[in-house]
Amino acid sequence: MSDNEQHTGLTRRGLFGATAAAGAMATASSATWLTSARQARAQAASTETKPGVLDEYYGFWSSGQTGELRILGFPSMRELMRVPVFNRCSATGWGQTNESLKILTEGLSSETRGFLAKRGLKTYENGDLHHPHMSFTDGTYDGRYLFMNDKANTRVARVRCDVMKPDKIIEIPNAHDIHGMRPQKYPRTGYVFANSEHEAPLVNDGKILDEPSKYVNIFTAIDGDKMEVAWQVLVSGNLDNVDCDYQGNYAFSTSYNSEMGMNLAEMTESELDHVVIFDLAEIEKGVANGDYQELNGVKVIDGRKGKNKNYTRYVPVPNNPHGVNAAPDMKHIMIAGKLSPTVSVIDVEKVDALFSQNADPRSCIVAEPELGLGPLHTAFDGKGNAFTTTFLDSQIVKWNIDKAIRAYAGETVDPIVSKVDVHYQPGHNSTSMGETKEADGKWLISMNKFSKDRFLNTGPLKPENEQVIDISGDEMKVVHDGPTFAEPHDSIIVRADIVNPVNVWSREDPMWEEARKQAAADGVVLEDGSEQVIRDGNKVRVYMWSVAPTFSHEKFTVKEGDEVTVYVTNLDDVDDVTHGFTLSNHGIAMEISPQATASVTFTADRPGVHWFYCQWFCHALHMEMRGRMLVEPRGA
Ligand code: K7E
Ligand code: CUA
Ligand code: CA
Repeated sequence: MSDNEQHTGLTRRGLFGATAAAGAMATASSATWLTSARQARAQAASTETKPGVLDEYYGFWSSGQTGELRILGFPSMRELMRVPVFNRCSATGWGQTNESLKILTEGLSSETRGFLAKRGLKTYENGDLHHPHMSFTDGTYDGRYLFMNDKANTRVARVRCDVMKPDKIIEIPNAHDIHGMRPQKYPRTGYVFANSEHEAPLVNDGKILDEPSKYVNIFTAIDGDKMEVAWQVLVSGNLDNVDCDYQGNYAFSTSYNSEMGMNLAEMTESELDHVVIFDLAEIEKGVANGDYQELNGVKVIDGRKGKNKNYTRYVPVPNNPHGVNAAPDMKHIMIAGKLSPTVSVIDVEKVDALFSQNADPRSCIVAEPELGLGPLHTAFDGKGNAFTTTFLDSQIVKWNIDKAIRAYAGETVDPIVSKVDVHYQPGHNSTSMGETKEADGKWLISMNKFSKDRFLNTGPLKPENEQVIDISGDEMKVVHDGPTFAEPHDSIIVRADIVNPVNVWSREDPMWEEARKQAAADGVVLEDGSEQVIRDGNKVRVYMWSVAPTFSHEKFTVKEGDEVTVYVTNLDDVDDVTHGFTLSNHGIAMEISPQATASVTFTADRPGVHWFYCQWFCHALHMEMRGRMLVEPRGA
């Protein structure tokens, strides 16, 4: 630790010539050396992380239309891993292995499965992953799971933080195109809230088509432990982003299309749209009392306007609002105005009266500072300040929450602390631990949609640009520029001690439960080094193991037309010795990490000799880690 700190401190001195820091270090006694080094680091606030030094934070990044989750080291911004979730991955076989297909298909409706089957698919092969968020316990991250939405195909996925692989992916019935998604913060997750963004008939079977007045939108609460829909609420208007309070009472969703328009002109017609506030206890009561209709196996409550129910309240806010962010003060919810230069601040303590006394919905708004053009998302430092991205101004605006409240109450005080230019057009921003009650006020990342002239030209398709900003002082300092591929909408920055992945799979893992069952039925034990080929009619099951640098089978023989399943169990139990199985000219490749089992099923319809090889570099003799599949021609 001290070594790292010293290195970092010295580098900083060298790089920035920070004389104050250098002076402090030169005069420091050995007892205060560490503290001084830390201060020097804070003052200079570089993201540079020396070779071999671990980052202080994990960054969990969305990837938009790429459909994967990315893991970064933060603040170095080193990309550590890509975790395929909604996408098909060439390297790991996600979307092709039986284990991943089980996860990708079991949460789809039978209607969707049938639709995909007609296209020769078992599951969707794309996704649009916007919002990765970690499970909470008591208002802060608990390191159990990451949840994320798929706007493209109306799904929500859960990734296990112990192995960093998805274990559940569910399609949300009755909804269309899940956008905003957040886990419940208190007492724990609990619910995962998911917003349906696009309007459609509630029963979307083609009987209602171009009749927008009959379209609806739907809010979903998922049980994050079971990954099943708990209940849904019909709403007026559409739903964009969502967040919830730190008390476990309410969820808040923005609606930019309160007009229920079908085109841009209609969607931007009103000066005011709204935030829908969901009263969780009232909704649970309504469900318990049977005040719902059941649709596709889900209990759907009617929370639309004018129903005289206590499930929802609609708070008018300007104008096509977008981001919803709960402050770590556990009291305020920020609603970014997008077309309005304002952020509307809701005081959660004033929300009760909306429900219990039918108070004027706007009475829960305690500030509405004007920040700049195109406010989209807000992050926090845990010291009473908020940081809002302004898309059109290309800035991050730092503002003081308390001053904004006082200004709204009539005091002459400017809530804006400072602004910094970013390059260009920021969407989300995130701060270190900023969406938890443990926000630490050190770093902010601005996720910019355009990079324009910041990097070497890559042709008409340009990267996005992410910038790391030191927020420890009043003035924000941009300290890092980094290009990135489509499209990290959102990210979370999580203290490294919270996340504790394993190095080697447990052989008891449920991931290959099906493989284990099949092996047992075939009288094979996956991990005892069996090398069996079981024929069962025209189905052939090849049980194989791998130990660097060999597969148990140097060859196996099948007949043309056989349905072949290859199971590979990686018996290596050393950190980082992952093997692969690529079957050439069959479009097949999968990853098998230490102590894992993976399997793939295909039809052997190419007579001849086909090599399989390990595609994950594992040993000096990795190239030699290969074997043959011999396919006898039909009738031979
Ligand atoms: Cu603003 Cu999908 Cu979170 Cu993108 S959303 S920016
Ligand atoms: Cu095993 Cu490369
Ligand atoms: Ca609107």
